[in-house]
Amino acid sequence: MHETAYCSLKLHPIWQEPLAIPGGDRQSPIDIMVRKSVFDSQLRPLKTQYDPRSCQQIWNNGYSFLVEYDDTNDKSTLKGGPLQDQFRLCQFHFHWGENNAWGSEHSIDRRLYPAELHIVHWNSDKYSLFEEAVVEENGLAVIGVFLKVGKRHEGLQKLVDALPAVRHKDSVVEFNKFDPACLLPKNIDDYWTYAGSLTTPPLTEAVTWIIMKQHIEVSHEQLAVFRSMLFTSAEEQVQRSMVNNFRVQQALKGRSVRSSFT
Ligand code: SG5
Ligand code: ZN
Repeated sequence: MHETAYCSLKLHPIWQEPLAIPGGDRQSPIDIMVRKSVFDSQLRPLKTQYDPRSCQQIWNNGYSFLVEYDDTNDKSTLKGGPLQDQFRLCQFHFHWGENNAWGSEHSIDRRLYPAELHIVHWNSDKYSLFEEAVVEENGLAVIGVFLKVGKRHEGLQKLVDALPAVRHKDSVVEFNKFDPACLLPKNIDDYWTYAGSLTTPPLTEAVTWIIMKQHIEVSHEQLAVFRSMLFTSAEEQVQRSMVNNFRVQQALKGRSVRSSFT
């Protein structure tokens, strides 16, 4: 099920404003139509090389919670796949729904997942700061992984255990030695890729999206902890649960989605 109008009504008010900005020709997220995606034999395997020691903190920014990495050097990097350059890990975060029928930003043949992980990297071959890369067409690379409800995910649990400390907007907690590779599916060689944008402000058309074909499984209890997070700060009178923090889907506008597999 995917009903954009319905879902957009549930968005956090802060998301409404940027949705009114007329987008360009490569906005995200999109629906990936499997039979219209084009196999590209040139697409290489992805090479992630993450150093868990570059993990620094978790921050509730009022949209999602971000697990942030020290990106002052090339300790944690992504290359290969559709990428020509080396990209540096800066953060990962999730988008999720109030129930299991929706929550992901991308969909596969219109099928939504309850949540989607985004691992964000910037092009450190061409730029020297995230802020520079974010306005460039080849500035960012984001890995997307769908989450499905099933078995408890052992790697995710360390993060889930830390979340109550950052329940409110603007809270930050130190978080160390976390390897985001533990959140990737077993087979990272099969993915779709397309040229898109950030799905939150500033919505810049800077992103090479790499969407994993395989999903990962997390337990209902783990997702319940995501849903117990808050959009609101400790000072606000009325607390609002952090759920449905996804952007509505955008038009493909002639873009092609390539696949690394047949
Ligand atoms: C950018 O896009 C934003 C993140 C945002 C992701 O990385 O960063 C900036 O614009 C900093 C200049 O926002 C922040 O870090 C807050 C300043 O992440 C979120 O807001 C969490 C959802 C969104 O990237 S995405 O396209 O992969 N969803
Ligand atoms: Zn995201």
